[in-house]
Order: sequence, then structure tokens, then C-alpha cells
Amino acid sequence: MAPPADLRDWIALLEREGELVRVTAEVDADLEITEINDRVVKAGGPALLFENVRGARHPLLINQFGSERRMSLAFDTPSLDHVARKLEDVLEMQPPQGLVEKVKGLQKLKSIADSLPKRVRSGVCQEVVLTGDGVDLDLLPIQRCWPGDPAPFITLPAVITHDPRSGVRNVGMYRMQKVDRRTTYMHWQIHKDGRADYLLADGRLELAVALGLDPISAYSASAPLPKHIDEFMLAGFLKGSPVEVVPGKTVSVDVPANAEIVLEGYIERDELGLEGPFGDHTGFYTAAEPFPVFHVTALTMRRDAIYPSIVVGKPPQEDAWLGKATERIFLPAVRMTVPEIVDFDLPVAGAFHNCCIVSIRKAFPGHAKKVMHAIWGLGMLSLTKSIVVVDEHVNVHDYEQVFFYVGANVDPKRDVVLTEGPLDHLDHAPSLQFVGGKLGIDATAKSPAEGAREWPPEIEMSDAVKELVSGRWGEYGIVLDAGARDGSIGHSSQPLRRLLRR
Ligand SMILES: Cc1cc2nc3c(=O)[nH]c(=O)nc-3n(C[C@H](O)[C@H](O)[C@H](O)COP(=O)(O)O)c2cc1C
Ligand SMILES: [Mn+2]
Repeated sequence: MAPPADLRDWIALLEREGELVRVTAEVDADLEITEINDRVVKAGGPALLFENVRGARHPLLINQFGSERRMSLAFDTPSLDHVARKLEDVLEMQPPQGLVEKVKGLQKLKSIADSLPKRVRSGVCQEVVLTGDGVDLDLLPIQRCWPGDPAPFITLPAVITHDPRSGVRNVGMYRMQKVDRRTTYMHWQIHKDGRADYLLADGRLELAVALGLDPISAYSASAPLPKHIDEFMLAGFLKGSPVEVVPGKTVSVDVPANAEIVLEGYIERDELGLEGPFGDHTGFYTAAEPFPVFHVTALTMRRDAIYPSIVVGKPPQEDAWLGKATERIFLPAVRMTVPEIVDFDLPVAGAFHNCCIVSIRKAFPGHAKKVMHAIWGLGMLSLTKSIVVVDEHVNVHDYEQVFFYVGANVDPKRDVVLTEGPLDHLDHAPSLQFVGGKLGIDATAKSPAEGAREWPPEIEMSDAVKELVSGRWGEYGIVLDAGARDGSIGHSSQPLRRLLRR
């Protein structure tokens, strides 16, 4: 098996796996779909294909990413950790020793070479081409997500730009508020690569927006890669086959051949409009702010194109799983820079930038504080507002366990770091937008060198007694669930997953 090649392939797979429901009843893209989807997401329910959206010609797909099982199906992998391992394999490549390793090394290098996007002659994304006055966003079932939103928003786009200096492609997911039939805003926040391309452009920046991609390519638009790395290369690597592109009809930007829908157009350097407010993934409405205006010069699509959407809001929502994919897939890259990191967790309730829990192999006094500062200097993780550092044996995904060590191991005066730095564009709490306070909590065991008294041993039953009790369990006549019987209760490795399924 290979990961789905396009959105049709993906929908067929979801359907075969009992992971998709087709809704034929007429529904309204104005708020109604949000409420239906919200109930389904919170119940751990299936992807939804709304085939009859009032006033729109095209169906709407939502909740395609809304469970761990669907994420694994999308990546054609048993778990997201397997995806990370594939990446780790390449990142940790050592000079090969012996012939077998050399051959393996070459295979790995080939998998990178094969990841580059490939130009093809034609693409289904251009079966229908509407230009000029023919462009009509009203054909699409664009959702107005929350009652305070002033207009419908395109929420699951892959926005393709090129760095005007280097030509390197960037693909990012930035919501687009509909202004009229041929115009939207482009919500690229100040830390994002798409915005950097726009600021580097002298006057007009041409771009393209792909909607309805295979799930890995769609995910890659949300991946926080360094600016000089093309997200479609990551997509190609994770898919095991290149993203195929064709030249745009009205812009010098290549577009994914397999997209359901493509919007081509341009942004003028100094043309801004008041975007928002928008019910955001922070759980609050973000205030209206000036953002660039996107003029659509062509709307191209497949015949019977399917429009993809997602709703963000108070967590947990569907985007939790896109974030979890990034957390897992980027762990090897984080470890490349900070190898003492064992694992990390970005709690969904923390909207990803509010909190990071990290476990480390502690080797010297002050080590936890070193790791905090490393994270505050690392790519998009630099926007993290609070960091909790625990020792390597602590399961960062088990929030009760983490809470235990934060309570038990911390002298607030000695172990809490208060500093300041850049914060997420959407964070409404700091006094100033973009900069403010940072909190670090060192919940590792401390040594006298760090000003602590002798650290007490943690309570553990001996292995001999555990084995004895396991062996004799049947004799006691006590019935418990499986976790408790083998002594693993209270150390559940998947509390988040349970929470999200609830
Ligand atoms: C559903 C969803 C919606 C998003 N909306 C925005 C947005 O409106 N503006 C933005 O700057 N980032 C948004 N993001 C985050 C970016 O996609 C993410 O930071 C990505 O790494 C940006 O690409 P870049 O690093 O190439 O700029 C969104 C992410 C998701 C999953
Ligand atoms: Mn980027």
C-alpha cells in the first residue's frame, strides 16, 4: 500500500474503512456545518462529506484528519511515531561502513532525491478553467464558522509562494476571508514564511492556493519547516512519491496537478484590508487586523470538485491531529539540535504555543534551564509561552504524571524561570502583541550543585514482589481491568487520546 494519491483516493479509503459518512440532507455552510461537525469531532466520529450544501455547486469534506486512526491511514503507517522514525533514519545518517550499509545509505539518499516535486504535462486540477469575470468563489461552499465571524473563510488551503530572491517555494496553511466573488484576504501571521515572501516582493507577488490535496500534501502546508525548505519536498518524502505540479494558467507558479481546486492570483505590496475577527484555534475570537488582499485571476478545478474545510475553535478540534502529527514528525529534528531531549508534548488544550512539556536526559546542573532556552530559540517552538522540563523516565504525554512532578520536585523560587521573548501572533494575554513573558518550570530532580538538599529516592515496589503478585494473581480472586492487573494503571500512555475520543 501507498498513502492516498489524491483526495478521491483518500475519500475512497476512508469509505472502505468505515471512516466517512456522506450527508445528503441539505445543510447550510453558514454556521450549521460547524455545529454538526463539532458534535462529530468531540464524539470521535467519522469524516463528513456534505453533498448538498445550500447554494453551492460543490460538496464539502470536513473532519478528514479528526482522529488518530485517520491520521495513520493518511500516512499509511501504524502510528505517527513510525512517520517520525522514517525521518529520523535520514537525519541520523552516518557514513556507511561495509557494503550492505552503503547500499542502504544509497537507498535513503534516493528517497530524498525522489522527494523533489516533479513537473508533469497536465493535471486534473485544470479540467475546468475560469478566468477574469468567470472567477466565482460563490461556487464553493465556503464556511462561515462561528457567529462572530464577519464572512466565510477558506480554512484548509495550501498557499504557494516563491521567495523573490532565491525562488524557493513555500507552502503554508493560512486562512482566507472571502471578500467578494474574486477577492479574499490572506492571513499570514508575522512569523510565517508566506508573509516573508510577500515582504520581499517589490510590488506584486503572484501566488496560487491549492484546495483538496492528498492528505499528506495538505498536512505539509501546516508543517513548520525552515524557510528555505519546500514543504512539497517533505510531502514527497513522506508520500514516497513526488508531488506532481503543472504550470498555473495565469501566474508563474506551479500548482499541484492532483488538486481538486486551485485559486491563482496576486497580492499587491501595499494593499491591505481589515481581516477578521475570526473564531480561532485559541478558543477566542482574534481581533480584526490589517492583512493583504488576494485578487483571484483564475479558479481552476476538477469537474465535480470537492471543497475541503476544517473548523478551528476551542480545543480539542480537528486541527489537534494536524498539530500532533507535527509534534511527532518533528521530534527527530528537534533532537538533532537538542539531543538530550527524550520526548516532548504540546498539549492540545494549550493550543500548541501555550505549553510544551519536555523530558530530558539530565547530565549537569542547570541542564533543564539550558533546554528551556534551546526551545525558546528553536524555529516556531520559540513562540512557546511556558515550558515544563521533566526527567527522562517521566511520560510527557501523561499530564497527571507531569503534574505530580511539577508539584513534588519544584521549589518555585529556585526552579521557575521567568523571562521574555516573542509570542504567538494570536496570543491575546500579553500586554503587548507579539512579545511578552515566558515561564519555565524545572520539574527534574535537583542536585546539591543546584542548591538542593539530598534528593529522596522515589517509591517503587521491587521487581521480585511484582512478579510474585502477578504470578499469584489468580489465587486472590480479585477482578480488575487489564491495566490494573499488570500494574500499569496510573501510567496510561494515552490519556490525551482518550480525552480526544471522549
Ligand atoms: C487549520 C489551520 C489553520 C491555520 N491558519 C493559519 C493562519 O490563518 N495564519 C497563519 O499564519 N498560520 C496559520 N496556521 C499555521 C500555519 O499553517 C503553520 O504555521 C505553517 O507552518 C505555516 O507555514 P510556513 O512556516 O511556511 O509559513 C494554520 C494551521 C492550521 C492547521
Ligand atoms: Mn515554510
